[in-house]
Amino acid sequence: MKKVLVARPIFPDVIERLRQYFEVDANPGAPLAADEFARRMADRDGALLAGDPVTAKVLEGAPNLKVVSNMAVGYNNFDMQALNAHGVLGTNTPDVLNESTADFGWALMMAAARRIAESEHFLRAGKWGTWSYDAFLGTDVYGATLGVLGMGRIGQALARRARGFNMRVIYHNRSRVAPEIEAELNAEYVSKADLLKRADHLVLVLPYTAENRHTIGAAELASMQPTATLTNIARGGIVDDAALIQALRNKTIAAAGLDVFEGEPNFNRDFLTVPNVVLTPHIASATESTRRAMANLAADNLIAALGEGPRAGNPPNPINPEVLKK
Ligand code: 8YV
Repeated sequence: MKKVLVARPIFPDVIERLRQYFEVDANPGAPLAADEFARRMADRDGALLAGDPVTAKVLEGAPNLKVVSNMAVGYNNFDMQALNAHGVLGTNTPDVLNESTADFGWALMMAAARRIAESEHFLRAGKWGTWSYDAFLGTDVYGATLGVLGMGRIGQALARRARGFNMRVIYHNRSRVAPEIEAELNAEYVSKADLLKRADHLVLVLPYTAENRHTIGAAELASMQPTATLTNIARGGIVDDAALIQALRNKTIAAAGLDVFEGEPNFNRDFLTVPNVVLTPHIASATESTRRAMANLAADNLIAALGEGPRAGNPPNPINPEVLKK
């Protein structure tokens, strides 16, 4: 039997599915520290992970490894160059999380714009004395301009929601999306500079790469409207968190909604003293049915890539399919 590591606790029935095909080492607890992870990968043929860093060092120490299956759509935890060099396949879990993640992005944007978390904290703290015409004034979402940075599948799902809110949709992306998609979404392609300037509500949904680290920093925040909100459901590190904290304190922008942080779960603690930001612990895809779908898809990828199951040799979501041909 081939050997696999399941690096994070996942649904027990999905682990049982894997046990039908493999000898499984399932980590039931906290994320494995880098050394422990490398040690437990050493004799494995495959692994199911969720964001665990797969580095050149890990790959060098795991000569039998054929596949690393990420239970996530984003795979910035994979060193793709090293994966290719070692002929190891990477897989991810796209599509099944689009709608749940877009729902959550929408909720964060709404919460930031309408100051829901901030006003709830006020109520819980027993500070609600009287009605006041100017208490917790926010920014309208209905009829406003939605700015989407990264018009992939989740960005498109967000843009579809904007129709019900009678919003103008502008976007920026590495490349323009197909004209029929632009037409369907009624979305206008603009430069990044125009996106920042014109968006009432800017949502980040782009994949994290070395090139876009801190692509939203002090200068970008300064170019936004003082009434604007920023929502990040993409990856920590795309935003310069220290610069954002400054911008929120100075009211350079009105508010932010953040599900992801640079260095998470060890995020910049200064956020805790900033009232106009809604903070959530990387849960945009966290619904029962979506997380189940992601876990099962990650298992499908692992099973197929290791030559088992109904799709043996043909995993549904290869990131670097070139290695399959070798
Ligand atoms: C994952 C995510 O839950 O899919 C992604 O890229 O950010 C989340 O849905 C998280 O990355 C853990 O793997």
